[in-house]
Amino acid sequence: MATSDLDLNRLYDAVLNGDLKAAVEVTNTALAADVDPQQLVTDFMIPAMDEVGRRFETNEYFVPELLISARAMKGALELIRPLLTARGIEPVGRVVVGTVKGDLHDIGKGLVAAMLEGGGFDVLDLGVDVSAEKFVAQAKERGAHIIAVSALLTTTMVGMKSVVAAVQEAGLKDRCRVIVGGAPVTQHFADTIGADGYSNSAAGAVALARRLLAS
Ligand code: B1M
Repeated sequence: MATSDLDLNRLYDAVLNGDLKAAVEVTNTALAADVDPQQLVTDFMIPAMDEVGRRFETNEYFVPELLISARAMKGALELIRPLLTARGIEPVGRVVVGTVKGDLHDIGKGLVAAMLEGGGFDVLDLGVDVSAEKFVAQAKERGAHIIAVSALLTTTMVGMKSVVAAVQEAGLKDRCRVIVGGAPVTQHFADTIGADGYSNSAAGAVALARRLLAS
């Protein structure tokens, strides 16, 4: 099928409507037609999740709709993730990544992990609801250069400060940098809690991690 015959808006609709089967089907067809996997994520899947969030705010969607949309997005991402990670070249550093304590959102964090892997980093994904102590213990054990923390809730992003403090207390400050991101996080917030860097996107997190390693 020619790329022009593909209606990629079906991917947007599939994520928005929580249609896992359609999301997987359109993604498979698009990848077979050599559509850039990054484009599928940035131009169709993330905007669909943004619309899901908007509908949730206006009480058109409730938690079950959020869950089935997230399931559709994750189903499509499972196909895309290996392609993002396969882009890597030389391992450039070790990163421990996770979603902050109390927070169960893992889609953005998963994208950050995949992009870092694709950017040549050795990545340990600790999952969601990760305590400051766990971030530090795993970073120590792994000899990580970077701890990457994601948060999606204004109520949980404050926990990022505990990660920065735990790194300092463990005496790792010189060897291990803390970077933060996620929808509610800003550069100002990152500066306030003493994080070493902030990015608003998964691709930006890779550039940031590279800059920090070079400095
Ligand atoms: Co939740 N949720 N949710 N949710 N959810 C939001 C975040 C919300 C904004 C929706 C809304 O009201 N509009 C709102 C937060 C409001 C606030 O804090 N101000 C919200 C809420 C309220 C909640 C609950 C409290 C709902 C409830 O139970 N009443 C609850 C909390 C549970 C918990 O965590 N303890 C909850 C639950 C859930 C689900 C479990 C149902 C589901 C998550 C499923 C999953 O992840 N497996 C869910 C979803 C899907 C969303 C929305 C709709 C989509 C999130 C998402 O995956 N976006 C979300 C609304 C929204 O964000 N538009 C919402 C796509 C993803 C690719 O983007 O994660 O932002 P994002 O990641 C981006 C960047 O932020 C960046 O890179 C990514 C790609 O570019 N990035 C980093 C992320 N981490 C980074 C780290 C970095 C650098 C960049 O460096 C380390």
